[in-house]
Amino acid sequence: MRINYQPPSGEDFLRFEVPGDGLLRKPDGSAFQPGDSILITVTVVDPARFEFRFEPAGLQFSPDHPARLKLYYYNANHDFDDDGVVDSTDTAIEHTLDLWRQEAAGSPWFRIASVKFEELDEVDANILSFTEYALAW
Ligand SMILES: [Ca+2]
Repeated sequence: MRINYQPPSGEDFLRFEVPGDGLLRKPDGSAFQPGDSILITVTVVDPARFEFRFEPAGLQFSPDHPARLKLYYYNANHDFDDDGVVDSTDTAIEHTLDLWRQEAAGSPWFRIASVKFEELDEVDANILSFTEYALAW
């Protein structure tokens, strides 16, 4: 699935990809059988903060063939520290941007392994289960 920036850009904002053999367990813990399907919902909790809720909570993906989340922040304000100028401090912050996950609302956020392509303003990560994810430093 894909979520795009509003026009005039219309470029990719978020992409979520599930390989054909990527579904592992349903939220009730039971295994997927051939031919099973499930409705996945992505809610943009806060587009300015790149915060997203993936449902159904508890859905698990195969560690061997995980789902893949790609976030594109090229249309985000690159004045990350909000001091009015884009300078080396913002570049340093960009180096520390990562994907974070939160198990449930109000729980602590944890940084997860991700790959960043700064020249593309893109952060990619393997997703093994559903919860909330955000791009932050
Ligand atoms: Ca700045």
